[in-house]
Amino acid sequence: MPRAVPEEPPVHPQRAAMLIPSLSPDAIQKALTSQRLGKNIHWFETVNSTNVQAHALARQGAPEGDLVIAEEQTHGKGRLGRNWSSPSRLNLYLSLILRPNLPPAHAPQITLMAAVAVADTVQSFGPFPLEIKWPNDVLVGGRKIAGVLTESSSDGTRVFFVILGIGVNLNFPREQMPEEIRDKATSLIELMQKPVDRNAFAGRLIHNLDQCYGSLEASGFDEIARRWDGYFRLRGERVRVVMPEGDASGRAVGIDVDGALILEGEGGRRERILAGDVIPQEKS
Ligand code: BT5
Repeated sequence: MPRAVPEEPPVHPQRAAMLIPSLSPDAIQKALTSQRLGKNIHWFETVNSTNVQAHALARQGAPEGDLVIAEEQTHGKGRLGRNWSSPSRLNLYLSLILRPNLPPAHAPQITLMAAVAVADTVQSFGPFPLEIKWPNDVLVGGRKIAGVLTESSSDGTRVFFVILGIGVNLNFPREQMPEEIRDKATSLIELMQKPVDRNAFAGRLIHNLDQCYGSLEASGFDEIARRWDGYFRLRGERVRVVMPEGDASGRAVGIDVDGALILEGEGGRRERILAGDVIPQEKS
């Protein structure tokens, strides 16, 4: 008679996080089935920000697909001058150089495309209640697990390059999160109660990015927008959008062809929001 294999007892996330192997370009490339993204990897033990490094490389002419990845960021960047908590050897901090053939006004589509690829990758690890909060947050159960920061260089007519920066909390135990994010962030180790192979995750993520980017290029934004919509939980809900130039309120209707959020205000008047932070309002 075959004996039942006893289930492994859950390891405490903080202890488990200490057993995590390093990131390795070789291991990532082994896990990588992608056609063009991540073929050339620039690995750093510590950087200020992978986006800053990738930007410098792009300015020097680095080709599309080059990947910058670091074990730690000393000045990980969020949007609008905010900070991305990036402790050493626990998570994923990476930036890709893209040279898309898009009009500058459509460059925000890259952010939404990346959010879909990140959400698909996290989802492939378990049936978590995933959600994308416009434009760039990937949440599980209302807590942020990943963020996307795209920075582009363009003139009036042409995008020269886009730096696509992605941070994903993988083996980030709650106890090690800075207090200001502890109640609003999560990580895969918290959700799964076991450490994640960061190289395998990176390989899968880059593969998914390659597919989504290819789809955006070949077939346009419709398909990505449809998949993005599958993760959008605020459709039809009342939201407030906080913007540097002032707040806007209304019902979230969906996204426009350039990635803008469409809000419907009083009397059905529609407004397009290009950047801001969305806060759901109490249901009446
Ligand atoms: C983002 O900004 O969500 C974009 C984050 C992009 C980070 C990647 S890491 C690789 C690449 N290189 C970089 O320098 N950046 C990119 P935003 O929507 O502004 O969110 C920032 C806010 O999220 C902060 O103000 C905190 O409240 C919260 N936060 C900071 N670190 C976090 C973390 N590790 N996990 C979850 N939330 C965090």
